[in-house]
Amino acid sequence: MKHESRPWIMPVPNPSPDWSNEYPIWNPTAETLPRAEREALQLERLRALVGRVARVPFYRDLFAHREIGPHSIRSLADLRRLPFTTKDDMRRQHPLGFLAVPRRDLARIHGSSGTTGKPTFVAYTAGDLRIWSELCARFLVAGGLRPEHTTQVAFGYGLFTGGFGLHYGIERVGATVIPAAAGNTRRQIEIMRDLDPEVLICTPSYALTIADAARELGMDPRALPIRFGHFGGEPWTEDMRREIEDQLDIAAFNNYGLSEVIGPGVSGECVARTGMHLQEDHFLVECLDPETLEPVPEGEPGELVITTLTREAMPMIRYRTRDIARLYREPCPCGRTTTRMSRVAGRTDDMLIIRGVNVFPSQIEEALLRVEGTTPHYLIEVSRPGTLDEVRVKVEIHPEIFSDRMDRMQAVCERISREIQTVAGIRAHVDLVEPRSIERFVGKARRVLDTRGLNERES
Ligand code: DLL
Repeated sequence: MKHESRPWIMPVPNPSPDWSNEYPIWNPTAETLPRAEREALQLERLRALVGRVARVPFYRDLFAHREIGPHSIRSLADLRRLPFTTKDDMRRQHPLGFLAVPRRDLARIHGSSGTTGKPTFVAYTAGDLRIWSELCARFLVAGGLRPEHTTQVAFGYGLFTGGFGLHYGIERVGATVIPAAAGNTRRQIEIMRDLDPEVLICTPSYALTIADAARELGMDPRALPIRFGHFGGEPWTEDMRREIEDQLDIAAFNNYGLSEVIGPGVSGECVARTGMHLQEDHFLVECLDPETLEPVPEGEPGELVITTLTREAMPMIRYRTRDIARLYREPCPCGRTTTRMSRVAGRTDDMLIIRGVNVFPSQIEEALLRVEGTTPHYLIEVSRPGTLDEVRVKVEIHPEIFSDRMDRMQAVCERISREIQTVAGIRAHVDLVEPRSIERFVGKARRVLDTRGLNERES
């Protein structure tokens, strides 16, 4: 049997959710496993993983140096003997240095944006893709998806993991997918009116854009056929959930994931909405103080650090997500026994998520410094005046460029906007400002003014 040589791949059992039950569980065996049994499974998979990643030069070297091997893992506590992996480590191994399988075994490659403007690639074997759809199926069903539903996916289909990840999860459940993809909002509404989907899948901010567009078309967004939605890919708040639910008259569920680990499917809310259930048979999740790298007490905020237990193509050991959240282990009324995570309350790095695109301030700096006459004194203002993020970059320019000639100034602005679009993949409004008009700092400069208020509240 093909999988015998790959003991970390437990065949995904045929799901037997009881659809007559009001709150079915997609994979009851995995999702309601008693904690001790789950930990035994995690330990077995962790040991296999440590053996497996020896095929990745990055881990092989680190392990050799620290004399680590499968024998070093006697209990789950031994996870702490393993090294961390960061996004920078991935960049240094660009494009596919983290592969743990031969290239011919890959079935798909996705990517996420990064500081250099180059995506970080993430690769999947056919086995990884099977597990990925299983994990998406789990949170979709936990948040109400049934085989008889029609689902409109308004995520980008492409290198971004949102579109394809959710698409195959929905198919796995046996529901109908409309791969509408992101953008062309009026068309989204026409599709809804023609095809009556009950479910919407996109970023939370795009859900509000759809509501706006419906109003612009003279329609009441509450009259759209959507009954509930699964939203993720960017930070949002409880206030925003209320807005989405009121404006569209739907129930809104949160789901979380990141490409380096798999994409969507790391965790998602059930109907009890007491946090997002982590898929712990596939991910070992730690919550650490980002300074000391020691575990924080349960329920306290910390950085999520994730080890992928079953990924074949690109396994990650203790990947530092930079996302700050809290973990809760007390039982959930839904019957699942998994640990839950809170909303993401912020990030430990300066990464901004603008309309779902990951952007680092350093990318904006790189872009504007490509244009002659600019200085490294700038301020990035991020706001959300309506439902979509807007970016305004104020840049000081050299006195000789700062002229009264509007056409010349306009040309510089346009050049900078184009560079920002090329390097960071976002549209920004550029204001040229007088020399020495931007505040100077002693110590760390504050270059970002984010008034979206996304990190101030938690569920
Ligand atoms: O955004 C994967 C995804 C797609 C998740 C669709 C859910 C739905 P990346 O582009 O690599 O992958 O971005 C990952 O986005 O580290 C978080 O900072 C942020 N993020 C993702 N989901 C949430 C969420 C996808 N529900 C980064 N709440 C992560 C807050 C989120 N932040």
